[in-house]
This record gives sequence, C-alpha cells and structure tokens, in this order.
Amino acid sequence: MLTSEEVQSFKQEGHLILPGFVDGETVAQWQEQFWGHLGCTIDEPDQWPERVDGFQPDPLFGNLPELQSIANQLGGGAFSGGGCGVLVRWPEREKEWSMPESGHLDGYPGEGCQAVLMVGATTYLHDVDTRGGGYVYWPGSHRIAHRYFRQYPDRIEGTFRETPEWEERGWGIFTDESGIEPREFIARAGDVILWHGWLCHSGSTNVNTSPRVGFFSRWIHQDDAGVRAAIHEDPWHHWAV
Ligand SMILES: O=C(O)CCC(=O)C(=O)O
Ligand SMILES: [Fe+2]
Repeated sequence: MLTSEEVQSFKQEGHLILPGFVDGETVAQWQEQFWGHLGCTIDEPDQWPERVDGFQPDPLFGNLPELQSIANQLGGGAFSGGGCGVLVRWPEREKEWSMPESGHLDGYPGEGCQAVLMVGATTYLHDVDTRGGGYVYWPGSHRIAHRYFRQYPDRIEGTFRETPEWEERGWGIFTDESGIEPREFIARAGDVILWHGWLCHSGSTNVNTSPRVGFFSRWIHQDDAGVRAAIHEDPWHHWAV
C-alpha cells in the first residue's frame, strides 16, 4: 500500500518511484529464469539473441501481491490487468545517444483507441544507468493530457492524430509546455516506477554494455467504455485516491 504522501506525489507528478520494491530474492530468481530461457549469460554478449520471445517471469511481475494491492488501492478494485510485458533493449554501442524528442500514450498503437490506460508499472531485471535504454517520461504530462481530453472529449478515441496540431507537433501536444523536461528512469534492478496511464513516455537507446530488460504491467478500468464516454472535470473521478 502507498502512504498518503506517496499517493499525493503520484497524483501531482503522474509517476512514483518505489526503490527496492521487488525483493532481491525474486529479482535473482527472475534473472536466472531469463538467462536460462535464452541459454546464455549476461557475460556472453556474442550469444545474446536479437529477439526475446515467449519469456514470462515467475512470479509474474503484475501478479506480485504488493503491486496488486497498489492497483486495488488506486482503483478501489475497479482496475483490471497486471500481466507482464517483457521489453529488452540490447546495447547498441555504435549509436549516438540522445534524449527522445517525443513520447506516446499507451493504448493508441495504430488507429483508434485500444483501451484507456489507467496505470502502468515498470521494473528492470538489471541495474540501468543513464543512456542504458531506460524508460523515459515527461513528469506531470498526465495533467496536460487531462486538460486536452477535457477540451476535446471525443479525441479520446485517438482522433487527436487527425488534427492540424498533430501534424505540427505530434505527441508534443501532450508534452510541449515550458518547464517539462523528459527524465530517464535510472534505477537498480527491482526498483519500480508507477506511472499514470496518461503520462507521456518513450523507450530510449541503450549505448551501455548491459542489456535493458524491462518488465511492464498495465491496468485499465473495468468500465473502460464509461471512462471514454465522459472526461470528468475531476481527473481522479475514476480512481479511489
Ligand atoms: O521500453 C521502454 O522503456 C518503453 C516501452 C513502451 O513505451 C511501451 O511498451 O509502451
Ligand atoms: Fe508505451
């Protein structure tokens, strides 16, 4: 469970970092499972595969009771999801690193809206240093998205991509505001970042030596249709916090 200070910080910033959230024993277990699945070790870069298919950690990141209880706390039992997306960013040392110029909101992969994401959680299997392929996010951008969808409620369906401002600014419509600078989630293995579903974010290039193995869990509202049907003035209308 989150303390009321943590909840306040999450609401204000659109994200919350929980250092050491996953215990060391579980992380070690996951590391063993991951490299066992690949049939090589972290010290054998020439054996690393290009793609990682079919790997799921046990216990599943999104099923950790501590994480489920946070999702329940935030949604008052109305959020469903969890699971575990596994996204590996192998080192690309020949590339130039730069901070991503724009991000995206999950739920809008192609045309239209899959589902409005309420909250996501990300952790790493190994420590991630700066320029190591970290999850990049725009602090506070969830408030811009709320303002935007409040102004143009029907665009929640994804039609913000059919507007002149999109032609000009792309995903910048949710981030271009003076004072918002993107940040890398630089973290130790097992640290967690909780992020609001409207927090603009992006992957980034890994120019370090260690692979970035990210675990992603996501929750949507059980009444996703209701969430889309009306954008409330209170940004926390569908939440329990
Ligand atoms: O790889 C990352 O850090 C971000 C990935 C991402 O944005 C996504 O899977 O939706
Ligand atoms: Fe994403």
